[in-house]
Amino acid sequence: MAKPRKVIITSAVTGAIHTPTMSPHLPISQDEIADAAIGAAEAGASILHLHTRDPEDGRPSQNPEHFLPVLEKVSSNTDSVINITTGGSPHMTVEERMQPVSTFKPELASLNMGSMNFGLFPMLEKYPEFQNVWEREHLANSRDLVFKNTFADIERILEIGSSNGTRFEFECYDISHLYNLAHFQGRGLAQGPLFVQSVFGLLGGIGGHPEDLMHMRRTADRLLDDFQWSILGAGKSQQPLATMGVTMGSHIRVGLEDSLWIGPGKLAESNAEQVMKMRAIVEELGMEVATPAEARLMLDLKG
Ligand code: KMH
Ligand code: ZN
Repeated sequence: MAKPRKVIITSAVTGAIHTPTMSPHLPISQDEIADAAIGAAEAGASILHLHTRDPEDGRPSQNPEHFLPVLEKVSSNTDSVINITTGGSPHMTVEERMQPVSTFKPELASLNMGSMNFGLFPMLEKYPEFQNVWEREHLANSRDLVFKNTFADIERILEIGSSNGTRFEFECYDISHLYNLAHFQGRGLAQGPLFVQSVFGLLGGIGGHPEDLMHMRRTADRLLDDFQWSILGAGKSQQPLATMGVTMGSHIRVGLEDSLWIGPGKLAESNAEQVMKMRAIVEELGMEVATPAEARLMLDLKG
């Protein structure tokens, strides 16, 4: 009998896009972020995509001192793959964004495959008041925000990875990002198995329509060699696109970084809740969630 296919679930537990006013369930302090990650791991996430925040006001932070307690607590309570962001917040410099990966040399890190507009300002309409001034500025200033990921930036982060044994979650927000990744694979700077995270539904990137997903998939198949494909749908596209993706052979990413919701108009109360919902769908479809050991094998991680 054929063995069930294994699906890697990544949980992205807090990110740098959503702000404290948007959900009381968004993890902010180091303990909250670590506990949320541990809960997601217990629910079936084998990869934990981590950002941190300044516990004073919930502002995104790439300060290694804010990462350290999170990493210590998560790694002593789970055997999950730790994936540290190099995206940080689109408001930060690339220098600032790279600090934690240079310091902690994780087995996996995100790598954003092109520069783009990052339009957060439509969210302003939903929130008449904010707990902190920075939250309004973070959204409003995105009208004039470029998330900078030049070829030189990408090359530098690839070099840091290759000197530390860190492999990458290649975040591709548009078709051109797949071409950029193919360029680096062609030059031998990005090596298989590539972990391709296709990102849908952010203003500035490709949309969240099923046709967008089909086009990403066809383009990735045409351009890339030796890759594992994963789907990240932002906001309301999270669960529908993840479900569509798994039926087409993808892995999936969920988490409050990407969507605050568990259903229409209903806030997710935890990262674990989103993992459990997607895990149930995966299992109903006759597949199994990958363990951390299986994810390491599929992605050729150093462990
Ligand atoms: N917030 C996600 C859409 C990163 O951390 O490198 C993109 C992200 C970027 O995860
Ligand atoms: Zn992230």
